Parts: sequence; structure tokens; C-alpha cells
Amino acid sequence: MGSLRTYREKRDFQKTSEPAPRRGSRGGNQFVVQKHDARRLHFDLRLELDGVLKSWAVTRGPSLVPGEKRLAVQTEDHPMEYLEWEGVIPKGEYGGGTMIVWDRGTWEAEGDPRKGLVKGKLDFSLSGQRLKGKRAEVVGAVVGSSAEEHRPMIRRSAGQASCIGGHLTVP
Ligand SMILES: [Mn+2]
Repeated sequence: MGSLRTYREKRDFQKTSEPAPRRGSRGGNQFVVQKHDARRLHFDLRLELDGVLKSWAVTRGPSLVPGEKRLAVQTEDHPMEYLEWEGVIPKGEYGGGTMIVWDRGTWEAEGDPRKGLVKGKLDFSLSGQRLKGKRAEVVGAVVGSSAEEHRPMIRRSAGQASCIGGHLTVP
């Protein structure tokens, strides 16, 4: 079950233009990948689950190389409004920098994603604008169990790198 408490605690909504947290409807399976030009450029992967966006910061950009690993660090759950949020977080605030939506679409878990998150292993595919179709399908494995733990995610499908923008290797 997701919680937006940490998201709220980390931010001053008088200062940041990010959305104040509200829980969304529970049935969806949308995802967003945002490009976040913060202190260090990274990508944020967010998967809708139970009315919140489960989130990971991916410290390097998408890779076109099947099997290549990307480090992903789980961050606090984000509110549904973040699916379309773009803007500039003021310097000095948490996550200060520019955020743009890099890709959006739907995701599909293999098996029960709640169990997967507890176990620290989440297999899924993405179907977005950049990351779309069978060839661009991305399957990720999240390893680790604590929120603070670094979670390497590995692209396990052998899809071809033919889509526009490449695939995320996953995140
Ligand atoms: Mn970020």
C-alpha cells in the first residue's frame, strides 16, 4: 500500500511548484518517466499502484543495450498528479531543478506487483510513446527490500533497439 506522507514531509508546498499530494483512483496502471535535471541529471520512473506512483530514481539515462544494468534507487511514493507534472523546483528545495515528462504510458506487472515489491523483485513491461510495442518492451527486476537500499534493475527482454528514443534499460 502506498503512502504519500514522506512525499509531503520532504516538501514545502509554499515554495515548490510540485503538486500537493492527493491519492488517485486505485485501478490504473499508468507510468511516467521524467527527466530530472537536479544536482545530478537522472531519470525518475514512476509506476501507478494502488492510487500512488511508486518511484525510482535512475541514476543514468536509458540504455539501448539489452541486459545492461541501470542503478535505480527507490524514492518516496508520489501523487498521481505527478504523471503530467513538469516544472522547475526552486534551488535549495528538495529535488531542486527542472523536471520534464520523458515518456508516459501503461505498465504491466508479471505476477502480483505488491508481493513483488515486498519481495524486492518486480517484473514488468512498459508500453509508452518512446518505450512501446513488443520490441520496446522492457522487463525490469528490482532487487533489494528496503526503501533506502539501492536497487539495480536489469533489462531482461531481448528486444531490439528500434523504437524512437530507445528503451529504458530498466529502470
Ligand atoms: Mn528525481
